[in-house]
Amino acid sequence: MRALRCVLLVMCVACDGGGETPPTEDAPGILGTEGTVLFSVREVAPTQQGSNTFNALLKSARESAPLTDADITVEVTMPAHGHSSSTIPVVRNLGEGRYDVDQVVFTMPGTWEVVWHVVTTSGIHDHQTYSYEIE
Ligand SMILES: [Cu+2]
Repeated sequence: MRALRCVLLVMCVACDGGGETPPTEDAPGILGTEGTVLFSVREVAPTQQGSNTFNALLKSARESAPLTDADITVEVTMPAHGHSSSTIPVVRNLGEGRYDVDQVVFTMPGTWEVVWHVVTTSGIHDHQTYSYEIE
């Protein structure tokens, strides 16, 4: 059931449109699958085959405070084909709960999933999956 709910949330995000503005303090965010982190993830330019950059604002769900010390791992896969990307994304902490992820490489057209895993020193752990249709 948890997996299904995750997919439904992802669909809403994918339909969000726009995507050129970095997340602001007012971005509502969506709750991670563990319910502890609010994720606001945007692509900095329309997603395309090749390399993409994403910008995220991460907040703790409980206090709504920016997560400034998140250790982020970003996984890029193509579930229908059972393979991942050829490149490991590069995460940069911009401070105040904002992070850039560069080199999210979609190597072919189709449906790709980008999974954000977040761990903090204060013991928060959560993840969220975003889905992208690449032409
Ligand atoms: Cu593929």
